[in-house]
Amino acid sequence: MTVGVGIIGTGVMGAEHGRLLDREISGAQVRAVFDLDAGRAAAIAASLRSARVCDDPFELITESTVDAVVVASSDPTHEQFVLAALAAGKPVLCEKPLAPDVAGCERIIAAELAAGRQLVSVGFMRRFDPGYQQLKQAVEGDRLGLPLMLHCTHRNQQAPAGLSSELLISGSAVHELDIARWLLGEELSRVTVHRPRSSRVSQPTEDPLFLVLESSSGVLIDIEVFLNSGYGYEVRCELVAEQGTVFLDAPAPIIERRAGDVLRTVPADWRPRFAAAYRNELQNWIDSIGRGLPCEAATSWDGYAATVAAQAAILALRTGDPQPIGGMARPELYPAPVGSDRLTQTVAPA
Ligand code: ISE
Repeated sequence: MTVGVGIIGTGVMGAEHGRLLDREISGAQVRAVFDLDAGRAAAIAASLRSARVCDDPFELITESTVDAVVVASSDPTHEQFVLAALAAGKPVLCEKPLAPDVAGCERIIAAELAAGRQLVSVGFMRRFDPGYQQLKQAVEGDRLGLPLMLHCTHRNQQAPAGLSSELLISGSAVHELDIARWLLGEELSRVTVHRPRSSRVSQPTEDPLFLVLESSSGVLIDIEVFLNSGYGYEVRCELVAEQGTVFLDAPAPIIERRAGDVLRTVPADWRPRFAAAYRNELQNWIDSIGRGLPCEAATSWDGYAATVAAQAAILALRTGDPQPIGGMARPELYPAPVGSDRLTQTVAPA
């Protein structure tokens, strides 16, 4: 079956999903696109082989040629479109965050529970990155022992002007909040946010920020998030365990030696860095719809958990105090984070 896809939002990510679905993903056809900016939607539709512009996002969702929906519109609009896709009984891949506020995520979960089946996937694409997948395999294997600490670095080249400090957490560090849960196979329990001196390029935005979290078994996670790093887009991650560490580097770097320098290229944004991840995520999503294969993407429970942690971190930023990361009990519809009992043993002091 060819899966007909409708895309809501044709900004950077909507356009990228459209290009990938059209050119690199098998079993899919983009049939309709919507954007508040009709000119932008028309330009993207023209670049795709079989898409037409739809001028109402809710009509796009119910349109008979659209089997599944990608939501890549602005963060506050995600909830209404995901709820409409659920009401239409159609699978939906929603860019992160699922919803910026916890209540919005709860309404999505309630609607999905009422539908009685999982239809919502959240675009935490790093789960499909070959590097992160190898990191997870290493963590789950026997050779490293129990995980103790996770050091994360997340740098963008340049932040959009006027970006709020909260968005450093809900738009960027939220990826690490998800990947930490996924890698460790457990929930996060507490967060503190430190504010180093802000870069003069970023002021008045507080940038960089430094988050320190604890997992429920006692692993310590630190996240540097720096959106005006100036030099490029870079994501690093090192897991420190009892018997060694495992470090995630940039994939397949080209290293140039010239005129007394050793130069390694850094991409300008996340699309080249996570190209394989976006492709694998979309292919898996399409295969789960068209061929009935298991969908490995983050669920709305994962989207909810990431937003709960992000909101706790935003409160920690504002108050300067550590904040607990709570939330409701996981409904049975959603699988528990995958780890092993061995990984999540509490590390008792000697
Ligand atoms: C951006 O919105 C993304 O989603 C990227 O994956 C992330 O790394 C970046 O920091 C965000 O600004």
